Amino acid sequence: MKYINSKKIFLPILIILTISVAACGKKESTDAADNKTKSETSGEKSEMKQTDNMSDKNSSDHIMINLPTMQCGTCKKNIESAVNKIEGIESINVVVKEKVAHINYHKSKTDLTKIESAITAAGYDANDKKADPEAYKELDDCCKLPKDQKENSNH
Ligand SMILES: [Cu+2]
Repeated sequence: MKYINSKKIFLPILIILTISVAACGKKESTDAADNKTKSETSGEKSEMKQTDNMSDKNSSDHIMINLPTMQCGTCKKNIESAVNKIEGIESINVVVKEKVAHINYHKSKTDLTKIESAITAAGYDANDKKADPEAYKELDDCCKLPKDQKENSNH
């Protein structure tokens, strides 16, 4: 009986020890694997970069859109926020002075027509596409064409 009892106590201890040793060993091997993965990743990074650039060339494009009817900084904000809502836009910069938008976008996710539509829906002409008249009406007075601005406007 005494032997069995001591074995009953010893067994769980042995199991715990085994588990903790195993866990420790596992951790070490995981760390080693991590390091291996890390070094592999950094080793692949330079190769990956080239691939990325190549895929960027294939899927990403830069376009300029003429914005003949835009007037001011508010127009810039309106157009930039409208275009940024489209999925697949990487960046947009509207140059107020030049009345032009510089846009980087993912070819696979969006296209020129969608971008132009977002701009016309915001109330502005985009290239040769005309602004949505209702949206144009809603624009701040300073964002309308000079001929449409109220005469008593102080802008
Ligand atoms: Cu404006």
